[in-house]
Amino acid sequence: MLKRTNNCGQLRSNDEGKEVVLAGWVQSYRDHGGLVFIDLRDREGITQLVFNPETNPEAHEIARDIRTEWVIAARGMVRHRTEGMENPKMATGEIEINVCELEIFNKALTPPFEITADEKISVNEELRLKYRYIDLRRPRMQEIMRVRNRTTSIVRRYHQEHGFYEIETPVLGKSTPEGARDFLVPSRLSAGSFYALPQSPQLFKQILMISGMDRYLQIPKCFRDEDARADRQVEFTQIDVEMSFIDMDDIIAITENCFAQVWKEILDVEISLPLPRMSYRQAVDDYGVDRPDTRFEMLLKDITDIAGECEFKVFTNTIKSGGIVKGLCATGAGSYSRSDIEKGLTGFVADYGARGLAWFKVVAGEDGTKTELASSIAKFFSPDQRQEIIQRFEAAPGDLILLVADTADVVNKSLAPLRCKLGVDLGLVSNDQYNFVWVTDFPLFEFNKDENRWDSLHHPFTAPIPEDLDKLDSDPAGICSQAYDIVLNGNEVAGGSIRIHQPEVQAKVFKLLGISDEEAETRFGFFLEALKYGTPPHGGIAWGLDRVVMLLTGTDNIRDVIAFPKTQRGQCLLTEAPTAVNEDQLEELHLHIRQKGPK
Ligand code: AMO
Repeated sequence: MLKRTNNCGQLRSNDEGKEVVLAGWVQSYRDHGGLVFIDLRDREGITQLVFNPETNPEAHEIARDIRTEWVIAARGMVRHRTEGMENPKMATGEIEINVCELEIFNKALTPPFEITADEKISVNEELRLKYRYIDLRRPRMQEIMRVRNRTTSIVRRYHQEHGFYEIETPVLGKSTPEGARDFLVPSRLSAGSFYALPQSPQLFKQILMISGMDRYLQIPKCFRDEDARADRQVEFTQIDVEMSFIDMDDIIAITENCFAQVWKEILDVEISLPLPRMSYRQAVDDYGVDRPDTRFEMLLKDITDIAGECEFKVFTNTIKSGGIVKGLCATGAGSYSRSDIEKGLTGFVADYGARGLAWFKVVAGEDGTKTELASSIAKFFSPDQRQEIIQRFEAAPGDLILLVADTADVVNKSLAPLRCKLGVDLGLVSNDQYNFVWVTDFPLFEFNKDENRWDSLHHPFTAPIPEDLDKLDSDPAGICSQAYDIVLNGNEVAGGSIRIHQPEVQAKVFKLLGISDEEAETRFGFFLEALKYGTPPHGGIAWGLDRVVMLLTGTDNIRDVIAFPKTQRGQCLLTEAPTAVNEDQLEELHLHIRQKGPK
């Protein structure tokens, strides 16, 4: 067997005269009657092979039959291409290999789609996922896997240098409360009992702190049975970190330095540290969401005070029933047509629950000096009110003010994506800009009206700030947590918190979450007990590795950064998992299927 000496992306003109063996897949072939040219591809690039019937008739004869994606090796001499035949677009474009020996390792069926160097591929994604091994041969996918590998190796090295131990935690475990549905695995040996796949290693990493491991790192798989989205998979990977005897600033420092190192080494982008911080309140007020895209301004403004005094019933009625009126000023969007606004934008916010989108165009006043608001609802506002609105939004002629009146929740949930959409549509965001921000000072709880109880904003092990400990009894809504999320260009890329390390505080929090003593004992008894055996103050964070790689490689599809991802319906199109299993297996697992099909 010909033994490879070099890869297909490596050779340059100063290698001229070297004898090499390259191995890989046939990207393309051209038979010019006389010479045969083959572009050979491996993970590192493409090199042109030349077969000459005069000098090497045997290799030339075999080469004539070769087709795309066959796997071959070729021995030959590196030589400079004939003048004028160089290809400046290829890294190896100055040279070619004059082949004297050829070995075919394997033929290949005609691939279901072409493997091109293009970043975008027009092939439908289902076909790509079914033939993932072909898809992964594309240079773009190989580049993404390279970035993913570099990211994990930088992160591992960094944490090793900072005294972290890499420790694995079980995959077959007990349900952990990260808020999603669990994937369950039936036990053969304990009839009727189930393991849960970890939604994250949260409790184990805390127990490792109780065990005195001091600093923990793991790059674990996490499983959450929730609807997949563009940035969400049912099975995804975290970079999971926990530390003892630290406070929030220590974790923030360790994390942001690591992010900066990844960005420097992979993108050669200098991230200026320390990263800015923003309170949860400010994020929601100004951006409508706790993961603000700070690459552009266009901040949301609340005009409930002005709207409450106007004659526009939609606004006044909403405010009377406890709602708010908030909006944004889209700079330069005054040229949008009525249909752009009423179909395009109103339709867009409707998907987020907004029942309408009121708008004003900002125009120069009739006397040419005073700025005015123009729209069918302008008449419901007094001239003073209109000026106040202009001032609040710092609006100028040519702008478009867009307003939503509803409950605070609907207003923020619809304006936040509208702001991001306009940021893209108006060309305000650049993909080469990396705006990191820490969001801090989250409330510990939010009230769940449907269930009439408090829910954790992060998870139940998040500590309140020490000053707010007394509020556990008196004012749960007013408690500020020691949680922090790191947000990049509007994406939550990591989140964590300082943990509760006192058993009595943990018990109180469970109570507020509506978890009875009995339930706490069944679900987390082992953990509550562990807390009582000498728990250090500790805290940690988990990065969403897949999201980080998405941002590093500029893709908006999480499936692009996972070698073997699942579809929206949680299926692996390559292996066709999940599949039915036979009766014997079910029997062994003490299971009986009552009905088929999704619930
Ligand atoms: P959290 O649930 O915020 O925290 O997860 C941490 C990070 O993981 C990413 N992430 C996801 N990525 C892809 N698909 C998903 N379904 C998905 N869900 C979350 C996000 C998120 O910021 N145990 C805590 C961490 C801690 O407190 O230390 C936890 O899991 O980028």
